[in-house]
Amino acid sequence: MRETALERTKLGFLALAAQLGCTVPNPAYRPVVARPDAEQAGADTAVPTFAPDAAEDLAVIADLAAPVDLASTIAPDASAPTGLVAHWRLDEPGGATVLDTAGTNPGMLANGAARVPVGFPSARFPNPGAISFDGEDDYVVLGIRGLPAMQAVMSVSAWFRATSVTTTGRRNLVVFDNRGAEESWQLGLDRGYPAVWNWGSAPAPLIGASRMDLQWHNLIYVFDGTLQRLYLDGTEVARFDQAPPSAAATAAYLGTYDPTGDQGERWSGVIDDVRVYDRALTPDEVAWLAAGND
Ligand SMILES: [Ca+2]
Ligand SMILES: [Ca+2]
Repeated sequence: MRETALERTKLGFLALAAQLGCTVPNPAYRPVVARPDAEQAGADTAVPTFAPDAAEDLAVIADLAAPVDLASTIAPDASAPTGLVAHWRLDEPGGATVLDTAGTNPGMLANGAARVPVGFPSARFPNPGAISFDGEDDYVVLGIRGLPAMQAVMSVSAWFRATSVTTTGRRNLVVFDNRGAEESWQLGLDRGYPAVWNWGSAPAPLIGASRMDLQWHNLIYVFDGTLQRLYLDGTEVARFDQAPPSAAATAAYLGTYDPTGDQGERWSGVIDDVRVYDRALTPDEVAWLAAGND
């Protein structure tokens, strides 16, 4: 009965308000916002009560669109492999010398090997440079003091981008050479496939199954004393269960195995961030380096 009386009072109040020309808000009304048909229906049903929330949403979207500094999201040197004995970052702004920031083996640009002002793009560290090779006669000669012998336990990492990939012949990225002993350790492309080979070895003892494209990639060679392994972009693509040659390097190069006589096997493209370790990197360390860490 109380409800009926209340309803009567309410209806009477509404009728009076209508006679007086008043607009009475319905306390049960909850505007449905952001409905396209509400906007078409009329301004009074399209009250933009959602505006403050929308502004916050836009701010969040703007944050997501901002550049992400990957380096700051990773603990510095969280898993940096030990045993680095040479590191040619190839970042110098000019001059013919390339520095070894880990050891004592600077190198020298030759025959027009040229600096490019940007290194491999997935680096999670400042990487302002790399070296471009013309595929004709360009090379870099590296110091060899303290480098591991070819048969020693070691790991070698290099980043590269080819400007052309041939289906014949070989292209040298990183080479340890001993001409007197007629021995070599050579990392590069064999008929377009990532590979490691030695003086006179055919076929290459380590060779991947897929031809390379013209993008940036990372190759890491690991010899643990028993197995030789080759990793492409952090994934093992070849292994060989025999030891490499036993000679020590009497020369080391980027882009060639013989500055005087190997035209046709010069690197054509860009090389960056070459590292030598005097120990066998673990698969986790390989993946860490291939992810662009320093
Ligand atoms: Ca670099
Ligand atoms: Ca040249």
